[in-house]
Amino acid sequence: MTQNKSVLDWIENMKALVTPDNVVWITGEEAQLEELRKEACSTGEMIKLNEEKLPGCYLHRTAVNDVARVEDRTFICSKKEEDAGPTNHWMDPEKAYKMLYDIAKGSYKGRTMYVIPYSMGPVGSHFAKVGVELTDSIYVVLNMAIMTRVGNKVWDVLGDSNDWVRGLHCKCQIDAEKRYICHFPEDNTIISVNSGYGGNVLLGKKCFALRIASFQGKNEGWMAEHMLILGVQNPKGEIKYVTAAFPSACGKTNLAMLIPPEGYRAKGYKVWTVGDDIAWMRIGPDGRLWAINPENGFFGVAPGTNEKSNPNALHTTRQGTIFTNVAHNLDDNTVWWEGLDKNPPENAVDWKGNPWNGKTSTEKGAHPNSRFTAPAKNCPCISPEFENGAGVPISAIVFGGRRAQTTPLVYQSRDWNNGVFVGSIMASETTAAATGAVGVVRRDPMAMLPFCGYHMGDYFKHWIEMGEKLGDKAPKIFNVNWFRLDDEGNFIWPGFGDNLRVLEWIIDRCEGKVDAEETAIGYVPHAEDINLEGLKDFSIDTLKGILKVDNGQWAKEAEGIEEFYKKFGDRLPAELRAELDGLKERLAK
Ligand code: OXD
Ligand code: MN
Repeated sequence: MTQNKSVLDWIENMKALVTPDNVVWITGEEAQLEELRKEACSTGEMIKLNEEKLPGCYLHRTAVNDVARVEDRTFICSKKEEDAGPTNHWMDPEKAYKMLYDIAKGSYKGRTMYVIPYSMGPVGSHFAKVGVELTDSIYVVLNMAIMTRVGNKVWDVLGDSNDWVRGLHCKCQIDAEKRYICHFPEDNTIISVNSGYGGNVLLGKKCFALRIASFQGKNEGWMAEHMLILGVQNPKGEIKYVTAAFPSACGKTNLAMLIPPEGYRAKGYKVWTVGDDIAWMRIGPDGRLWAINPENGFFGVAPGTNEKSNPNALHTTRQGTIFTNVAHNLDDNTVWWEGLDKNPPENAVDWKGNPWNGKTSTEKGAHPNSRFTAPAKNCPCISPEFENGAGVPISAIVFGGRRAQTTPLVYQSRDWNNGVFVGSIMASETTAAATGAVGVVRRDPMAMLPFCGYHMGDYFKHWIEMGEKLGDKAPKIFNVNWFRLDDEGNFIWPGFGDNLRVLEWIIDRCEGKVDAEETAIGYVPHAEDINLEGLKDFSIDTLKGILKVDNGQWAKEAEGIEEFYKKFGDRLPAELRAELDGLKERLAK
C-alpha cells in the first residue's frame, strides 16, 4: 500500500461518496487475481473456458446496450470551452463534477471498491506515468491487470508525488441514459459512470493514455499518439522502428503483427511488435524521437482475426485472455467469432446470452466489436525491446486511411510541417470497400479525432513545435493507402504481409537509399523501387496505377480540406494554412 497523502485523501473522499461495503487494494500478486477470477466465475460475471484448449482464459458478456465506446457521451471538461476545441464534446467542470457525483453517490452500496494502482509504460521508466483506478467491477480489475502494469511496485515508484491520474469508475445500473465518460485534463481526473465496456472503463487506455496524456504531452513537451509501433529487421539484423496511425477498421493490429511474405522470410526479414494502439514519444538524449508502448496487452477486435489474417494475434489469445461478447461453444467450452474459421459451432450461446446455432442462425454469434484482452508477452513477435523503458528510436511516422481513389499506395511528405499537414487531413471513406462506391469522407486527423484531450488546432501546433525541436533528426513522415479499389470494387493492393514491401521502401527513403518522384502532394516511389518479387498476378503496371497522383482529384480534395480547416478558426496554425496554399499552388501548375 501507500502513504501518499494525495492518494489516501482522494480515496477517502471517493469512499465517502460511493459508500462501498469493502475496499480491496490490488497488490499485483497472482494469488489475489486468481481469487478474483474465482469470485467472478461464482457470480456468473465471467465463465472459465476449456483449460486444456484455452488455459487461463475467460468469457464475459457486457449488457447488450453497452458494447462500444460512446463518443457522443464522452466529454472534455476543461475550464474554458474553447480549450476543448471544436472536435470534442465539452461540459463545464463544475457542472460535470456535480452531475457525476450525483450519479455516483452511494452506487457502491453492497459492492466492493477495488483500488488499482497502475503504470502506463514499464514501471519506473522516464516515459511512464502512474494512474489509480477505483472500480466496482472485477472484470475491470482483471482487464487492467492484463492491459497495464498493476500492483504495489507502482506505489513504490510514485512515492509521495502528486503526479498521478485519478480514475473513478462506477458501473451503477449500466443505464445508457446516464452513461458519461468525462475527462478533466486540468485536474488529471477521469470519471466514467454507467458502463462496463472496455474502452469506456479501462481508464488507462483511451481515457488516460490518449486523452489526458495528449494534454500532458503538450504541456510537458512530448507526444501521446494513437499509433502502433513496429520494428522491421533486415537480413543484416538491423532493426528500424516505425509508428503508424490509422482510423478504426484499417488493419492496425494486423500491420503491427505483420508476417513477412515468404521471399522476405527466406532472406531473414522479421517484423517485431512493440505496440498495436498507442505510442508515447519523447525526444531522447541523442535528439531523436523515441517511443514506448504504454500498454501491457492488446485489446483487439475479435471478428475477422484468424490463422490467415493475423496468426500472431490469434496465438496471442490462446492463453491468459479475457474474451468479451464473442460466441460460446458449449460442446468444448471454447469461443468462436465471425471470421475465425468456416466451422461455426451448432451448440452455442451468442454474445447476448441466447442459444445460438452457427450453422442455421441468421444472427451474429459474436458482436462485431467483440474483443480479446490478451497479454503482450504472449505475442510470438513481441519485440525484445517491449519492456525497455528507454523506448525505441523512430525512423518513420506513417499515416493512413481507407480511400478508394485519390490517395496513392504510399507517398512521403516534403518535410516535417508538410507531414503534419498530411496527418491533419487523414481520412477514411465509409463502406466503400463493400459496395465499390466511393463513400463519405470522414476526416480523422492523426486518427486522434475521438482521443485528443484538448483543442485540435493547438494539437497541430504542438506537432509543429516538436518538429522544430527535432530539426534534422525528425522522423520522416509518410502516408499509405492499402485500400485502392478497381472498377469492380476489388482491392488492388494485396495488403497484409505484402505491406512489408511498402515499409521497405519507406525505410529505404529514411536511409537515403532510393530516389522518388516529386508530385504536387509529395514524393511517390518509382514503381521499380517497390519489390514485387514473389507477388503473383500483380504487374508493375498495376502498381504504377495505384501510385499515380491525379491532380484533378486532389484539387477536389483540397476543397474538402479547406472546408474541414474552417472548423479550427484562428487556432489553425499558420504553418498548416501555408501547407494547404502550397498544395493548391502546386496543383494549379
Ligand atoms: C480501439 C479504437 O479500440 O481505436 O483501439 O477504437
Ligand atoms: Mn485504437
